[in-house]
Amino acid sequence: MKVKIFLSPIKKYQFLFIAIILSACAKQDTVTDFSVNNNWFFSSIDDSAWYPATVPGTIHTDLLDNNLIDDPFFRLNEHELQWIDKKDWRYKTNLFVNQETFSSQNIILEFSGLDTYANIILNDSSIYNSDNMFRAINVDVKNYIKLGSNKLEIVFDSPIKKGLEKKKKLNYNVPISANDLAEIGQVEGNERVSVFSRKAGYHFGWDWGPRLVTSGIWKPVILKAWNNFKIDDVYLNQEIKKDKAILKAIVDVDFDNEYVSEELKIELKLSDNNDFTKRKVIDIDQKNQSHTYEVSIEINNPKLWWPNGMGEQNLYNVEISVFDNNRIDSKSLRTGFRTIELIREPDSIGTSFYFKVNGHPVFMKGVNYIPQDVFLNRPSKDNYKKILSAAAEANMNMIRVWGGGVYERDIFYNLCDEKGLLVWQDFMFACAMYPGNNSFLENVKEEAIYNIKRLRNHTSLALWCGNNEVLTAWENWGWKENEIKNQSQEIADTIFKAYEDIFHKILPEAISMYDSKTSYWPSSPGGGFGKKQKLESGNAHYWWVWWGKKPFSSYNDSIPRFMAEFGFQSFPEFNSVKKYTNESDYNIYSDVMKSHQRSSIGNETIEEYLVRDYNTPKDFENYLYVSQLLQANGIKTGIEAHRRNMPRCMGSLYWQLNDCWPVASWSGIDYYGKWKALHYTVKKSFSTFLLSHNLHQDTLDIYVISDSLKDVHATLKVKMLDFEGNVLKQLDDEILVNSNQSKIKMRIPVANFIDSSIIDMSFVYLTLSDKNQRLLAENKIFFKPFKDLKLPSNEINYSILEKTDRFQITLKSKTFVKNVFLEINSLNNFSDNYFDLIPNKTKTVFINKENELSKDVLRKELKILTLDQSYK
Ligand code: BMA
Repeated sequence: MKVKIFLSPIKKYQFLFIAIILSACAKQDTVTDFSVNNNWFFSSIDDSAWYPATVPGTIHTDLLDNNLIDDPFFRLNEHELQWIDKKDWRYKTNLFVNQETFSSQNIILEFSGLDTYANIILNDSSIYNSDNMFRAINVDVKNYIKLGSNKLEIVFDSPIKKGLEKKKKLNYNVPISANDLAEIGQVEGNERVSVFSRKAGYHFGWDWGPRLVTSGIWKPVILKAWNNFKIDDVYLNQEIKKDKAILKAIVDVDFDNEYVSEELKIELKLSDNNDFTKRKVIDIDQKNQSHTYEVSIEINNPKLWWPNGMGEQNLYNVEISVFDNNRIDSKSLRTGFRTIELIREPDSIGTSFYFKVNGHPVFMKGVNYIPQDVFLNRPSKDNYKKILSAAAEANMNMIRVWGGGVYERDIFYNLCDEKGLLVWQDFMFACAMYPGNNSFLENVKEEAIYNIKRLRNHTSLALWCGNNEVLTAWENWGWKENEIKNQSQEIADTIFKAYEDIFHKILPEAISMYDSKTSYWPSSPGGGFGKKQKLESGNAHYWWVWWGKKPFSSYNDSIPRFMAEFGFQSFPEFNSVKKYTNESDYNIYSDVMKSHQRSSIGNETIEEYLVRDYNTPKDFENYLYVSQLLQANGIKTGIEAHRRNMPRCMGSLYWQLNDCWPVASWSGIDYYGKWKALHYTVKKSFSTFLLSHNLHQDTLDIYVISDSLKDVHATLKVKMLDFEGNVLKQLDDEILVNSNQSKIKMRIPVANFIDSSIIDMSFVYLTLSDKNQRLLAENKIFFKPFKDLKLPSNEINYSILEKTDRFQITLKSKTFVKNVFLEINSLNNFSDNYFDLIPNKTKTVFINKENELSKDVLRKELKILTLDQSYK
């Protein structure tokens, strides 16, 4: 019989590679992996027609690829597609198994991610029922698999039907926030059912997301055949003492029942990309019941790993091999030597909340991250690279993986390791209470253990956080009182007991068991275990700006110990809006624009804040543009307030980095990857050195803030300029910028310095330069709202220069120009944008030559918007 094996092209290549290695070292691999991602078909359970499917994928993207539905993101299409999540779907493929694989001692099917209620059927036998999209499933199929062709089928039950069933079974109500858009979902009785399934919360809708509840095989499927032994898991543990580091690998090994060997060994190899290599080999004693073995290596003067902006992200290669005379199994990892501690110590204010990295307190500059698409299979490696490079380029050193999305793919954390972005990792719970029955809790426990083990070796992992806004919803949003009133005290106690079981027992116990070196924080925001947020201890989410309509200046008065969320919305730029609308929709209150605005108070709130600071824009395109300036200025105010107030406050993570579909939202980068004004602004506000100010009645305090670990000698210049470029006043000072500090470096009496008769035509221009005249920081102070500035009509001259690896646009104006927006449809970002032009000072902007952009196209597409031209 001719036996076919199901091999992806990569596997064939790997086989060849393995063959070459084998002939060289004559050791045979004990484990062989085969991709099972090809030749899948899908069908509705009540239909006989089968269509080609993509794995990994989702039902929505498969329907779209087969032209069975229209683009869910275009105009109002989302609303027409709500039938999809009410149906059961099935996927099938044929799995060919050759003689060698078939006769392996162990055969396993590994499903890395099934979304969500999946009955796995192999050759007509149901072999597993899975109900958690956040866990991988390994099914032993030795007794089910056949030589040759095998029928593999997965039936996905509707998550809505399942949710409704579970909700009915529970004899009390669980509060769930309005982010679950059951109404748009056209669910029977508008019931919110998201919390009953261990599935990404944002699939059910959010105040920046569509309601598209997916099903499908969202991560790869692998057939694993192994003989004799295999590495099950490796846990890397490190200890750093002064100029030494010890790397300990704790290795779990699986043995086949038949296999016994005296020759079995483990090798740990540590190397860098230069010429450093160190090895350690130990014998394996198979009698050790736990089958867990420890190997360690000590190295002198390790090159430490640093967060972005503080030094290099040195990563070492780690290779672990288990082998006997003839066979081998290996795993490759990377690790960086560093210490990360969350410091919570009583102090004169309350209790601190800051991170120490390699012994230094570090101000965390960063952002909240949501999944990059509602369809999780869509983001490519390149998308991951782009979004995390954008975070690093904006001088961030921390990224919070928010609890209403997913535990991200491995590539996300690998890139964070490489780019020095510390990861604040939420467990996937957000803005809702959860059921507390045993099967739910058991499922949560397995999910936690799986993800802790998967992520714990990442150098960038800084914190495990139990949930997003669950405690605050219960304590501060009136949920507890509602449940006592509408149900009973007893039911309220039951609901809160589930909270305590999950966030005060199951999760911290799993962490202390599997990753005791990483800190755990039960809820964001929070004051500690079960304690509400306070400005004096713990961490905060500040939403009085936006939800509370307080002015941006209120950021200055509400300084927490660590800000984990604050934000303000804007619209995507016109080029992006054009992609999901028709011309008839070009009005923020059109049905289509309103449907791509999910905050209950969205457009009205943008409008209310906009008229506080800006004149009404003259048209739709300018409205979108000014909304971005508004957002950027708001968040700038917040970040500066937090950084000025270090060390009281030691972190500023704004809401939110990115979008998962085209929408008006709090993001700084839109769905199509276009940087909004916010992202460019944040890049400046998060730079190592920052100039900021505080205006009191009669004094103007100039702050110099440094995140550098070194003191720096610098020149601080404070100039009062009018819009024609005349210097009205100037103060210069040679200063010492102290390391890792925020300090007032100049106190200027307002009466002497500022001429109040012309404050609508002038501004203060701050610069900080080092000894070599290199600009370290700059900022501007205006003394009137932007709408009251008498901005001259602009006279911008510009030229475009082509260099080998980039284009340069150089701009200049005789008069002051506010917020120059260079708009090029085919380009996502520039080195800077939405900037002001200082009179007679050239500004050069760089464009990387990544895409096929020619100078001609650039010249043709380039459009310039400025604030003075945006008004009616
Ligand atoms: C925060 C987040 C999200 C929400 C955002 C804007 O609190 O945790 O729940 O999208 O506010 O409302």
